Amino acid sequence: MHIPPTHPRRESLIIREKLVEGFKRGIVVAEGLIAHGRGECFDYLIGESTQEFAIRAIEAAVASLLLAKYPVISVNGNTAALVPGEIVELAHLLNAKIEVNLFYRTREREETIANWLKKHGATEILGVGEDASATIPELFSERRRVSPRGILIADVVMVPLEDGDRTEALRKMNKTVIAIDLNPLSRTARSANITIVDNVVRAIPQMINKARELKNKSRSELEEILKNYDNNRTLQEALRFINKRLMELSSSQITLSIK
Ligand code: PTJ
Repeated sequence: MHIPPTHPRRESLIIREKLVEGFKRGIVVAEGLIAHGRGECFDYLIGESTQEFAIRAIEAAVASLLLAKYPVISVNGNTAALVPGEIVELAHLLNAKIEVNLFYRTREREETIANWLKKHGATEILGVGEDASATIPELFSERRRVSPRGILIADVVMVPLEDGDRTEALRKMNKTVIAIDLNPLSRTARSANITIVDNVVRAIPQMINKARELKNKSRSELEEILKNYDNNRTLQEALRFINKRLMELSSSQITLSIK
């Protein structure tokens, strides 16, 4: 679909088109389109830009991934459709593995997503077919199946756009979990160690920039960043930001002047 450069909602429409294209390619599930709608609503509330609370979480997330012995980026359908090249670039910078992990898992989708990521420069994708032979305990969704070379042995796992249960299960396995979720009230957001309340399409490119910047820092400097980070504060600030923004909007001129 052609989206005019002057369209006031151009960015948002481009993201939708990427998801619809991903849906047609078999990367995104129909439920993923619904999940995106929920995300869009929260994106509206945070002003469709990366806020201070997300910038601090991005810094902590990158520090944690750089300090990790075995970092893994878990990829689902929506993430693969929206930021495939960026995920590959970030994984490369962080020396992290990429693992496909799907809620609505089929062999065909696993392979379609892996091939899509390879088309965008990935050399190795874990979690496809027999490689997903290990199991996360206490998890009953298809997400429980993981790679013994990836999520099973990872110390830090990043889960962009996730559904709640797995974050809790990974935490119980003593892993550090980094979530990217526009909804600061979701179970994932509230159970992760570090929650980036931002859109993946903005958060991942910012993580790439941050990784380039922090790559040359010493371990003790990275540890200092983590020591000063408080995820509860991040989530409180996200909610306060939304609250303040709505209070300001609700006491200002809200109608558009049409000439
Ligand atoms: O590809 P699969 O089979 O693994 O399925 C993926 C979906 C997304 C369908 C599955 O994980 C799911 O049902 O997720 P939920 O429970 O709907 O949660 C998705 C969360 O991501 C919600 O809290 C949304 O607000 C949030 N979200 C949606 N779009 C974005 C987002 N967060 C960041 N960036 C987005 N673009």
